[in-house]
This record gives sequence, C-alpha cells and structure tokens, in this order.
Amino acid sequence: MQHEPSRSVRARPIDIKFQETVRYSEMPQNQIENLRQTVTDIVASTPVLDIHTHLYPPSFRELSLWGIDELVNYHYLVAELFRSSSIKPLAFWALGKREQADLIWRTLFVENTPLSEATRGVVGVLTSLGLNPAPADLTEAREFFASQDAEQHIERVMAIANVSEIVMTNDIFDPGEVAYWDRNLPPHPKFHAVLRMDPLLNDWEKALPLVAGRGFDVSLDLDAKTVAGIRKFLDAWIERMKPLYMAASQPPELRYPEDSLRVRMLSEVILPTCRAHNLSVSLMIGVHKRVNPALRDAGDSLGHADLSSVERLCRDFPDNRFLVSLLSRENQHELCVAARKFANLMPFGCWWFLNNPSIVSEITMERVELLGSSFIPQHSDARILEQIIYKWAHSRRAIAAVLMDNYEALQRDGWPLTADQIRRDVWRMFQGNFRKWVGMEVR
Ligand code: HDL
Ligand code: ZN
Repeated sequence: MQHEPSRSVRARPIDIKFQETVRYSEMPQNQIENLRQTVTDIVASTPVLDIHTHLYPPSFRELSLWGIDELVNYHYLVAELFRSSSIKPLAFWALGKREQADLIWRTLFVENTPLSEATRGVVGVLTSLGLNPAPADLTEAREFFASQDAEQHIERVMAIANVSEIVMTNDIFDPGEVAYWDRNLPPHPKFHAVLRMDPLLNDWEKALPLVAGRGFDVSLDLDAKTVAGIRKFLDAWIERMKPLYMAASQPPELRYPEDSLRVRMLSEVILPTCRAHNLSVSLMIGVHKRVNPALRDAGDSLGHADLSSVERLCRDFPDNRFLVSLLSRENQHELCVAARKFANLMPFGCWWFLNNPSIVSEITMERVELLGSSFIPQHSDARILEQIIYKWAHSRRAIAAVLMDNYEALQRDGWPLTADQIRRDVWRMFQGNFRKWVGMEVR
C-alpha cells in the first residue's frame, strides 16, 4: 500500500539549490590539442579486424574483386548514376563492364563533382595509390591496376587501410562459393570465413534443392527428419569452412516469437547449431530486397526493425551470442539500450546506408555514451578490395572525433587519462571485442 506522506511533509516547499556539483576546471588549450593528436594517432595506428566484408583472396577467382572498373561499378555508384544520367537500367545492363565504368566515371566524376560518400571514396583510393584522382578517363588507372600482382596488391592495400585481417561472407548457396570450397584449397592466412545462409531463413523453398542436392534428407515441411538433415548439412559446412560465425540478413519484418517457418528455422535449426559449435550468429536486420528490381544489387532498401523481437531472442536463447547490425538509423539508439540489457548481444558497425560520416558519428557517440567501449564500432562491408582504404579512413576520422569529445569530458571531470588507456580502449573496439566474441586468440 502506497504510504501517503503526512501533510506537513507534503506542504513544506522543496528547497533545492541547483549548483554545479563538479567544478569544471578549464583544461589548458595545449592539453586539449595534445589529447586530440594522441587520439588521432592511436585510432590511425591501431590495426582493425574488418569483421564483415564481401572480399575474397584471388583463389576465389571471380568472387575476388579489385581494380578501377570494379570500384567504379560499385552498386552504390550504379544507384547514383541513374539519378544523374538519362540512361535506363536495361540499357545500362546491356553495356560491358568497361563501358559501364566509363559512363559512371563521366557522369559522376566529370560532369558532376564526386561529393557523395561513395564517389569521394574512389577519389581517396586513387590519391592513396599515387594516381591522378581527377582524370578525364580511366586509362591511367586501368594501366596501373593491370600491372599489379594480386597478392602484393592485397598486402599493399591492407597496409594502407591498416586492416590486419579480413572476414569474408561465404554464401553456401552461391555456386561460385561452393565451387571454391569443393577445390579444398588451403585457407588464406588473412581472410577468415563466415557461413552465410540467408535462403535457409528467407526462402526455404529455394534452399531445399541445394541442401538435398548435397545428399541430405530434407523436405518442405520442417519435420524432425528435415531439421536433422539441415543440421547435418550445416555441420558439414562448418567442418569444411571453419567459420568465425554464422550470418544472415533479415527483413525488418522479422518478429520473434512468431508462428512462421523463419522463426522455426532460427530456433530449431540455426541457434541449436550455433550452440553445438560454440558459434555466434550475426543477424543483419532491416533489408527490403529489390524494392527496385531493375537496379539489381543497387535496388535494395531498408525498413525499421523490431527491437523487442531482438530482446526476446537474447532473453530466450541466453546460451546463444547475437552479433547484430541494424540498417535503419532510427533503430540505433534502441539497439544500444537492448545491448545494455543483454550481454549476449553485440552491436556492430554502421551498415550500408548508415556508413556515412555524419551517421557514423551519431551512432558511435550514442554507443560510447551508453556502452563505453563494449561494442564493435564499424565494419567496411567492402565488396571491392580497395574500398577498405576509404571506408576505414572515413570511419576512423568520425570515430576519433567522438572519442576526443568523450576523453576531453572525462579529463575535465578529473580522470587522470593516459595514452595507454586510450590505446587499450581503441584496441578493444577495433580488435578485442570481436576476437573475444568469436573465440579468436586475443593478442
Ligand atoms: O547483405 C549484406 O551483407 C549487405 O551488406 C549487402 O551485401 C549490401 O548489398 C551491401 O553491399 N551493403 O554494403
Ligand atoms: Zn554485407
């Protein structure tokens, strides 16, 4: 029963003098400048483990994309082309890759200024490789890339980007991917595998023949035999691929709990398999696929996801680890709060349409304020090798600025901050949190 305060207590005016409980001592300007330079240097010099990319070593053949024609044909730029050119998608797709690149270059880099994140990125790559960043055409760049040795080029680009290791996206339903793994080649020391399985969750009817085709006894109904068959299929892939985690991109309509094949596949097949192999699952939620099919890979959009479903997954599966990235800017604060409630939830990256400096800054600031250094700030999502150069340069600049503000405030409040503490924090965000999450050795 609520105790009612006596009248006298209630009547007495509440006399609170608001005063600064902490006397902010102004930091000397040179201390601020020193701090900013220290943070800039540490963020720039800490190698990052790029936890989600679509990059592959040369042994993956046509999946391994690099060079100017791939860079300029990035699907982000294809989408931007149609806003500044009269060409229609059908006519564009009828062109060869070089003609496509020439058209994109002329339209977005010559007839217009490369102001967008994705166009400016190509400029930064050319500059960092010592090439003319503003040529009239792609002749010089094509000659440069044609003269590169693939392996040496990978080493050079990773060094420029200060990326220590690259985590791939290995779609077990992609024929090119399956062909690679069927060759049983030795793994590349700097590229790590991830078992990507979208069709299992998003389109079982399409996935079924590919699972059955590998000799597993499965049918359309998710009966006990089929659950066992899909788990054996995944076990075989895990044995071969040794993935760091399992991953799937999900539409914003993902709801849990829900009486659906998607949720049964997740709760009866995927999550138990992850537990059996001590693997985290990465759920990348918020994609509306092909809202404009004519644009192909450039035709995807986004939607607002349901964080209560994510929280209930973390609650109901406490022995699973959820590596989560959401595509809607409006979901980011909710994701931080959910991560405060569940230690088996790891927010990561500023994904896709969020990977722009203004939004990376906003998301990183609210993550630091709510989660300290207990999150993974970024991944490149690079599809073409050289993109890690600009994607990480842009992200490092935004992340460093956020850390400067927070360290400055900490010093103002009297904390005896040291460069070693900053080094430890940045290493944790760029390397340690992920290594620990997936069980890699934490150097
Ligand atoms: O599903 C994904 O992994 C996304 O990152 C898509 O590949 C998307 O097309 C992309 O390249 N985003 O950057
Ligand atoms: Zn991706």
